Amino acid sequence: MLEELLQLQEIAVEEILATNQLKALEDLRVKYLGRKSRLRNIMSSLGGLPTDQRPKIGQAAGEAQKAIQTAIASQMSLIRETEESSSYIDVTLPGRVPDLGAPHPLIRLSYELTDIFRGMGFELFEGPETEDEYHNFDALNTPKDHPARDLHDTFYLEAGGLLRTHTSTVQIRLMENRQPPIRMISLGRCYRKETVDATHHFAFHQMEGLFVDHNVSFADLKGTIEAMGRQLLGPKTQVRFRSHFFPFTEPSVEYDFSCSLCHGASKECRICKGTGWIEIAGAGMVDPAVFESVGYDPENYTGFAFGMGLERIAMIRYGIDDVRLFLENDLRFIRQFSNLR
Ligand code: 2U9
Repeated sequence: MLEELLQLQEIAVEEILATNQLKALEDLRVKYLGRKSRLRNIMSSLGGLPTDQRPKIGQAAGEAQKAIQTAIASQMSLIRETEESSSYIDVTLPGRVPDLGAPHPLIRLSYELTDIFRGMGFELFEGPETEDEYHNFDALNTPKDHPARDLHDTFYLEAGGLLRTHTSTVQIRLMENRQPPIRMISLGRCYRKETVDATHHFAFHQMEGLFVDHNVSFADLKGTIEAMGRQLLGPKTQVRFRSHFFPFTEPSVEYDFSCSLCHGASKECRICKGTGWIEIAGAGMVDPAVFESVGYDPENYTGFAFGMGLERIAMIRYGIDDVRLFLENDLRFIRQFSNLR
C-alpha cells in the first residue's frame, strides 16, 4: 500500500502539472482528492489496518494529499496568470494593417477607357451575357452560314440562346430602344470557344464603341480612335488603319497604335517586336444592313463602331505574358497592381 500511495502521488502531480485548463484541473481534483478517490478510500480504511502499519500508511496518505493539493494550487495560479496575461491588451503594439484589396488590372483599364470616352461624350451601357442568335448575329448582318456562328466558335446553351461572342449585342439593344444621336460604349465579358493557353481564353473582356448621327464620317472614326490612343498610350501615339472585313461594318479596318515603348526605334522591342506598331483591334463604318435591322434609315444616318479586347491592351500596358493570369485570382499576380498609380 505504501508503494501504491507513492505511485498515486507521482501520477497525480504529473497529470496536474501538465494541465492548462481550469476545468480539467477541477476534474483532476475530484479524481484524486474527491470522496470517491482512491486516496480518500485508503484514508477511510486506515482503521482496518494492523496497528503497527497505521502510522506509516496514514503519514504517507497525508503527504500524498498535501502534495496533490499543493500541485493543484500552484497549477491553478499559473493558469490564472497565463489567462490574465493573454487577456491583457498591449495598447502599445502597432495596429494590424488590414489586407487591402485592389482593383483588378482589367477593371483599372476599363475605368480608364470609360473615362476617356466619357470625356468625348460617350455613355457606358452593359447588357446580358446570355443572348439570342438574333442580337448576337442576325441583327449584326452576320449570315446564317458565317463561320463565327459555328459550334466550334460559339457556346450555345441547351435551353436555347448562346453566350455572347461580343458586346455588340448591347449596341443593338440600345438602338432598338433609342433614336440617334447615339454615342455609347459597351463593356463586359464575352465568350468564344478557344483552347485556353497563354494568349487565348474562352472568356475575355471587350469594349466596343458606337457613334450614330447625321453625316458621321470615316475621319470622325480615325479622330476618335486617335484621341483614345493618345490618352491611353501617350500624346505622341499615332494610328494606322489597315483594310479588313467585318460583317457589321463597311468599310472595315483593323487599327494599330504606334509603339509607346520604342516608337519604332528598337528591333528587339518586347511590345511591337520591332515593327513600331501595336495591333489593337478593329473598327469601321456601321453597315447599312445593321441600321435596317434596328429601323434606322441608312439614307439619313451614318455611324462608326470600334472594338477592342481589354486583355490584349492590359498585357501590353503591364507586360503580362499569360492571359490566364487575369482569371486565376492568384494573389501574387493581383497584389502587384495594388499600389500602381
Ligand atoms: C454595331 C455595329 C458595329 C464593333 C466592332 C470590331 C470591329 C472588332 C474585335 C475587337 C477584339 C472583337 O474582342 S475582339 O476579339 N472587334 O474588331 N468590333 S467593329 O462593331 C459594331 C458593333 C455594334 C451595332
